Amino acid sequence: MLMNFADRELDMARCHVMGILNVTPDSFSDGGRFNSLDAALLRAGKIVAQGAAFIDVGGESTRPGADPVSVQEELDRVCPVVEAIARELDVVISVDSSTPEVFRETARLGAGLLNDVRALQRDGAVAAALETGLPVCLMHMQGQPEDMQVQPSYQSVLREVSGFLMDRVRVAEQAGIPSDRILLDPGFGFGKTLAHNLKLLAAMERLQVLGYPLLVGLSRKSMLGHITGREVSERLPASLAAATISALKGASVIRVHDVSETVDAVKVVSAMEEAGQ
Ligand code: PT1
Repeated sequence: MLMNFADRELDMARCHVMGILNVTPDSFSDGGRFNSLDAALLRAGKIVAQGAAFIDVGGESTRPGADPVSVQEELDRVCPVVEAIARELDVVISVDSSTPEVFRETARLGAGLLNDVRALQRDGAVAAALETGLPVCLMHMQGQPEDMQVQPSYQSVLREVSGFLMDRVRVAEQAGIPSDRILLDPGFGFGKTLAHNLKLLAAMERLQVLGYPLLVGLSRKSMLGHITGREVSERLPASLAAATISALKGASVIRVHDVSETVDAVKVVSAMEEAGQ
């Protein structure tokens, strides 16, 4: 179950932590403090020191209600940070983008994973991803970030999410992206009510059976606010519970803001699983 991320091999049978590095002016939980290159690198260094295997660099906010950003703006935000991290740190650089030009340029600069919340649906995205030779994470979203939380609706959220993901896998594989370069993500909070998110969380092992490693992001999301009544800054305990559940249900990558705390939680699950084998 080894996967190759730009010459770094990771065992996807294990659970890894991905630290979030937003390089947007409106980042939802770091107040957009990390926009200069030095500040971003400092934060990246902490993420790595705290035990993250991946850093997810994102120049476009995709949280509910966010506006799209131009290709040039996205390139200008993301590329210098990817280049600096590749030069300075030992970590897999994930690029949170749906933009073919960003795939090409960041792959050249040392990125190791294309994390596409639009599952390669933008024009030219499949071809660009194929060209890079990098693994891709295909995520489910209903609607677009601008309107996805207006009125999410499903007959069966599990069937529709897994059906969509398998359609996107088919498109990717038909274009020539090999199956050992694909991860899947149910897209918690992307066009889903609390009930939809909870169904997906409860049924995560049924996405596992599709045969591709799972990446999940629940950190500080509003579903945890709805459950606990807590503001975004007070959602660490709920985020750790969500990460622990995900690790127990077999997720390979957990995308989080709070790296050191999540690494500890995942270590407990891994230690238990190794003892029980
Ligand atoms: C995710 C994810 C992501 N989430 C992947 N990439 C975000 N692969 C960005 C809320 O409800 O889950 N998987 N990239 C952030 N998106 C959101 C969505 C942030 C919803 C907050 C919410 O609060």
